[in-house]
Order: sequence, then structure tokens, then C-alpha cells
Amino acid sequence: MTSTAYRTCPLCEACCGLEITLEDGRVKVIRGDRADPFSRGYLCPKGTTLGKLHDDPDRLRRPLVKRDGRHVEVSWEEAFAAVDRGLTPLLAADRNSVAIYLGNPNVHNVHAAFAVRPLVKALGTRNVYSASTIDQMPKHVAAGHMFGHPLAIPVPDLDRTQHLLILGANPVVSNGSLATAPDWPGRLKALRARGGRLVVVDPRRTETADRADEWVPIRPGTDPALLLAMIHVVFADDLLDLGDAAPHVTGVEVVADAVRPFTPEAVAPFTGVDPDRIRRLARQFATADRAVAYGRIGTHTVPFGTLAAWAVDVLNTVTGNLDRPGGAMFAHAAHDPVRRPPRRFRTGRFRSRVRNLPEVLNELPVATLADEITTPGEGQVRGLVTVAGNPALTAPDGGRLERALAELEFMVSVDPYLNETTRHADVILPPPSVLERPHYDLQFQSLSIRNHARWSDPVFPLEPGRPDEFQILSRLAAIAAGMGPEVDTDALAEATLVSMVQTAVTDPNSPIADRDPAEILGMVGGESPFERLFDFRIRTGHRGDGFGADPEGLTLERLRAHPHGIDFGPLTPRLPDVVSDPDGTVRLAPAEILEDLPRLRRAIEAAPSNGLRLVGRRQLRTANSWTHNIEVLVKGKEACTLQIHPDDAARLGLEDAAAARVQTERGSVVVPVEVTDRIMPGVVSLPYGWGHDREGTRLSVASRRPGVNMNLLTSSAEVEPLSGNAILNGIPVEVAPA
Ligand SMILES: Nc1nc2c(c(=O)[nH]1)N[C@H]1C(S)=C(S)[C@@H](COP(=O)(O)OP(=O)(O)OC[C@H]3O[C@@H](n4cnc5c(=O)[nH]c(N)nc54)[C@H](O)[C@@H]3O)O[C@H]1N2
Ligand SMILES: Nc1nc2c(c(=O)[nH]1)N[C@H]1C(S)=C(S)[C@@H](COP(=O)(O)OP(=O)(O)OC[C@H]3O[C@@H](n4cnc5c(=O)[nH]c(N)nc54)[C@H](O)[C@@H]3O)O[C@H]1N2
Ligand code: SF4
Ligand SMILES: [Mo]
Repeated sequence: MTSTAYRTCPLCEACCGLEITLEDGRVKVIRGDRADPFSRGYLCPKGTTLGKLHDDPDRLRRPLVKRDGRHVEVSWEEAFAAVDRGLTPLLAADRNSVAIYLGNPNVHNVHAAFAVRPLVKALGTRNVYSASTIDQMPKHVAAGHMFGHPLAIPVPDLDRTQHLLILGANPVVSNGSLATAPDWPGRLKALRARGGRLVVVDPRRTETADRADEWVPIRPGTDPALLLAMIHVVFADDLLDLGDAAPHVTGVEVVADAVRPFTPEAVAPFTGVDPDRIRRLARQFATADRAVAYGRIGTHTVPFGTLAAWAVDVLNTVTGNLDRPGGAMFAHAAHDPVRRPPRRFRTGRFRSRVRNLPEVLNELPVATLADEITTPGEGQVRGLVTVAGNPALTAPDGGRLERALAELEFMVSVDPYLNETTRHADVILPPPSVLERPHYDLQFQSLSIRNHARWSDPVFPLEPGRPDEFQILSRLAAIAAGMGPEVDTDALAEATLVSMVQTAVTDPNSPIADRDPAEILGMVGGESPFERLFDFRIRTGHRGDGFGADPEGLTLERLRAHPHGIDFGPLTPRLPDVVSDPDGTVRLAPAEILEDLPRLRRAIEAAPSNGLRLVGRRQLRTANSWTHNIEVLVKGKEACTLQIHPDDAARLGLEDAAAARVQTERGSVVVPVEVTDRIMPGVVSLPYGWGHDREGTRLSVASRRPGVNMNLLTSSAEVEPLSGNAILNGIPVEVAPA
């Protein structure tokens, strides 16, 4: 028997709509959903493999507990009892002695979106870590200081811009990040076809640069200097134009002053970009009809990540491109309120124990997790919870972090694989496969280039007796709160809903202000406690039905009636509603960020070093560190190679395909060389996410093509000071024949 199911792909931020053909209860084929108004049939090779992920025999179906150094299958009751025995004494002695690490797939998981926050709250620890500090934290900090909220991140209005400047991102391969747009390749092609210009700044001539009008090679880590010089030119050439944003922006004169020293001549030796070229790039950007700058991993995971994240939006603003079609615009998630309550964004409300690093968004830098585990004293981390994360491979100085994980007294992981990280866990709680859970992009709607809403029901029912991920995380939270492993989590979820309703009816800004809580609770739809929480969230968002206030508005039921999703059209200007700083303006020159300019000036003035610098790269067929166990995605030509320019290769005596040793103070790896002029001289590149050569994992495919872990080379000793982000690009390395 054949049938068809529709759902959003959870593997990357493009959020493509999938059409899944099922035959006899199994996935037969996955195609792009052509009826999806947002993705219009686009998908990449990873999206076709959700059935293979579901069927992967290595994917855990039952919990594992470590006994005598080996992981053995146990019942769910035994597993949760083991968690209770491991966590409860630690928490009773000191809440901070238990840390939690939240990995990337949480943001693609609607169950986690509802259940992780209560878990963190129940733990009550300040040792909260996430993939954000090895990724995009600088952008949150810049957005928080400029617009008042760390999630007020403008996205490039791809479909209407006439000039796109991309720095340190390769969306043709990554399909974009902090800018949700299915089919970047097609959208970039359309930009060129309508006469628009694409400029790519990257040490590598990437697949995106191949499609550009211009590739600008840059020395790693120097983008903020390039951007500040471009802003300098905007002021020097009298090209300043704030457009319609003018009444909402303050601090322009301060910026004008601050960029004065950053002349194109001053930054040229540092960036490796010629002064005339910087002037031309700035003028072309400023005089384009509609232009937008967009920066990602290569601009964020570097020593001046927050300055770069800020400078991108300063350039957008001073050229009149903030909040206008074709420029940098703000999406508006259906479940969010019309506007957020005013609040000044702050960091450093508490600090890490060992290195005194400031909190950002209530978390601490992953780069200091190993310090907190290995440094004795009051508040030492002795227990760890990981949810959907693989920091052994993804965090800096992976070698040291793995040694730290081995020292923990207790570790529990919510994860479908026994991998490089979870092999250290005492208990592994496997969630069901993505095809067994619903999907809704709570996070990525706020970062989309069109407003839309899509709900997907599970493709397969849950196997009897298995908890879903909402229930797993809720039970962990109950254990952390001291309620023991057997409490009725459904009743807890319902109690949460009741208290949410009670809060909302007393909030004058809520669409259900002054309503009768009992009436609202009677109207909430959905079958499970999770669905009821979700229905409530959607209906109280700005596109919700407000429980009758707007009969046309969204409910879970209405979302369900649109399996291909609902498109709300292109983004619309909304700056006054976005700004939530108590000043009521966009702060173009936040003191908290400008404070870091002298450090950049010192770096510019120091003589550039001649040594090789390592940068990372992503690959179309793998997602971060965890899809390498899918045969069709990793078979074929060796993918984990060190890219090096022919001049550097010749100088070092390295031939194509020969083995090279790449070395830093932290560690070394041996990897085949790929000699290519697609990388600038002085820079080498390794893909990230590999290194599946560890004992004690259950990754039968990945371990046959392990590759090397580039994070054995990165260091956790320094972080970007404003955001706590790790430094993962521009690493000084030595390369020699192995
Ligand atoms: N050198 C270098 N390091 C980097 C980067 C880089 O560019 N260079 N990139 C950084 C970036 S951008 C990121 S986002 C991080 C990612 O860092 P992490 O989030 O730590 O790593 P992932 O590889 O995404 O790990 C995902 C884990 O979640 C599990 N998982 C998958 N699906 C689910 C699910 O539905 N539920 C649960 N519970 N678990 C699931 C997988 O088995 C895997 O163990 O790495 C960062 N590290
Ligand atoms: N296929 C695939 N897609 C993915 C992922 C994946 O692993 N695989 N991961 C997802 C995740 S979690 C994320 S965060 C996104 C990331 O999305 P992107 O940021 O687009 O990802 P990368 O391919 O890492 O691109 C970073 C680029 O920065 C360049 N770079 C390095 N250092 C510098 C520098 O100092 N300056 C400049 N200008 N460039 C520099 C690198 O050469 C590289 O081309 O991708 C997502 N999509
Ligand atoms: S680009 Fe690929 S991995 Fe990303 S959402 Fe689309 S199909 Fe999934
Ligand atoms: Mo990421």
C-alpha cells in the first residue's frame, strides 16, 4: 500500500518541505514538496535520507546504561531510575555541580523547544552550555545591543535585493544560517538574472563564490576591519543615507567618529584586501538600488566575531538598507507577540567559576566546560546532561574535552546514537526518530526570508511503550526537580498549561487578557499535553486566533489543514515594533561593542604573521558531526581532506593526495592533502564534523570512513570576549609531510 506524507526537513536551517512516499509502512522515496509555497520542491541530498536515518540499525531504540565500561540495553524504567540515582545526590549537594550541554538539533525539534527550558530551570545550575557559543553567539550579542533583543536578527531579503555581500558563509553548500531560505542556489541565480550583483568575501573560492560576480579573498579573522573601512568610505564619500530607518536610529555620529581611523589603507595589510578595492566595494554597495550584507560562521567564530556581526548591520543601516525591501529585514514568527516588552539587553549577570567569563543569554562558553569539570573546588562540575549534542567533536580542543568527560562522576545523554560524546555517558536515552515526531519551526520562522507557518504531523506512530522526546525531557526535568523518576509528566504538562493561561489572562498585552481561564482551557485543542501547549502558544501569537478574537487566525487545527504550509508573503518593514530597547531606538553605536575597537586596532597595527592559518568548511552531504552514518551520504571519494594552495604545497613539499600532518599547540592530525587554487595562499582548510575513529561507539558506517576531528587543533584557551564564542577559524597551524 502506498501513501504520501508531507513534512519539513529538520536537518538544516533551510527548512525544506518534503514529500515522503510510503510503501508498506516504510519510506520508499523522499522528494521536494512542490506544493510547499516556501521551498517549491527544492531539497538537497541530505533531505532524501530521513528514511535511512529512521531505518539505521545503529540508531538506538532502547536506553543504554554503562555497566563495567560497556553499554547495555535496559528498560526505560531502569534507565530513568539510574538517572535519578546519578543526578539527585549531585544536585542535592550543589546545583552547580551538574552542567547541561544543548546541541544544535534542539533548534530543529519542536519537542525540545517546549521541554528544554523547563529542564534547564529544574536543574537550577549556572553551568548551562550550548552550541551557540561555538556558532552564532556574536550575532545575538550584536542584535541585543543594537535592537534590544538577542533574537532581533535581520535577514538578507534575498528575493528582492540587487546587491548581496556575503562574508564567511557558503550558503550554496550550507543552505544558509540565520537566514532561512530553501534553495539558496536558485535564489542566488535569480539575483544575478535580474541584474543584481553577488560579492563573496572568503579565504576560499567557495561554491557560492563560483556563482558570484566577484570573489574577495580575505585573511581569516579580519572581516570587521574590512567592514569598518567600507563604512569609513560611506562617511568619507558622503554616501550616508539612513532611509526610512532614520527616525529610529541613534548613534550615527559616534559611528562616524569610531570608523575614522579605519581607512582602507590602514586595514589593507591586515585584511589582504587592496585599498582601491575596498573603496570600490563600499561605493558599489552604497550606491546599489537595494543592497544587503550578510555574514556567518567565518565572521562569527573568530577573535572579533561581535565586532563583525555589528559592523554588518551598521553597513546595512548607514546605506539605507535596514528594514527595507531588498535590504536587511526582520521576519515575524506567527507565534511571537506583535512586539516584545521593552528591556535593556545585558550580559555578564553572572560569571564562570574558573575563568570568570561573563554569562551571555544565561549561558557560559562551551570553551570553558572542560575547565569547570577538571578544576577542583566548590562548584566543580561533576555531572553532565547532554541533549542532542556531540561536543567531543564540535567543541574546541576536543582532546581535552574528551579527557574531561571521562572524569565525570555521572553523565546522561538524550541522543539517538552511541557516538564520540555519548560513549562517555552512564545513561543514554534515545529519542524517537524525526519521522516519529511532529515538526514546527519555532526558531527559524524568526529568521526566514518570507513569513510562513508549517506544521508536520509525525509520519510514523511511536512504537508502543516508547516515550517521545517531550516526555523524555519532561521526565528528566522532574528528576532534576526532585520529584523522582516515576512522576506523571502528563499531569505536570497540564499544570504548566494552566499556569500559562492564568498568566496570560492577567497580561494586558495578551490577546486573551481578562478572559476566563476555565473557558480558555476548555477551548484548547490537541490530543496530547504537548499538543495542548503548542495549540495555546500558536493561538496567542500575533497570527493566532486569540481564542476567538480573530476567527481567521491560526490554531493547531488550521495548521493541520494546510499540510504544505501557509505562506504569509515577503517580509514587511517593522522596525518600530522590533526595537525593544528601552531607548526605543536602534543603538547604532552601543558602548558595550565599541569598547572592543581598541583591541581590533592593536591587531591591525601588529605586523601580520606569515604562518599558515586553518579555516573550516562544510560539505553538502553531511550535517555537522552526525549524519556520517548514512552510507549514501559518505560513500565515494575521500571527503575529509586538507585544502592547500599549490604555492604552499610546493614550498612544503606536499603533493596532491599525500598525507600531511597538521599541528597546533593543542594537537595534531594526519590527513590527505588536496592541492587546489580554490584557497588563497597562506590558508588551509579542513572540513568540520569528522573524526569518527573512537573506540566504544556504535557507528558502523561512520567509523569505516572516520576522517579527522579538526577540533583536535582548535584551542579553548581564548574566547571572543563579548560573546564567549569559541575561536574556530583562522587558527595558526604548521603543516608538514607525514
Ligand atoms: N571547527 C569547527 N567547529 C564547529 C563548527 C565549525 O564550523 N568548525 N561549527 C559549529 C556549529 S555552527 C555548530 S551548530 C556546532 C554543532 O555542535 P553540536 O550540536 O554539538 O553537534 P552536532 O553534530 O549537531 O550533534 C548533534 C547530536 O545530536 C544528536 N541528534 C540528532 N538528532 C537528534 C534528535 O532529534 N534528538 C536528540 N536528542 N539528539 C539528536 C546526534 O546524534 C548528535 O549526537 O558545532 C560547531 N563546531
Ligand atoms: N551541508 C551542511 N549544511 C549545513 C551544516 C552542515 O554541517 N552541512 N551545518 C549547519 C549549521 S549548524 C550552520 S551554523 C550553517 C553554517 O553555514 P555557513 O556559515 O554558510 O557555513 P560554512 O560552510 O562553515 O561557511 C563558512 C565559510 O567561512 C569561511 N571563512 C573562514 N574563516 C573566515 C574569515 O575569517 N572570514 C571570511 N570572510 N570567511 C571565512 C570558510 O572558508 C567557509 O567558506 O550551516 C548549516 N548547514
Ligand atoms: S537543504 Fe537539505 S538538509 Fe537543509 S532542509 Fe533542505 S533538504 Fe533538509
Ligand atoms: Mo551551527
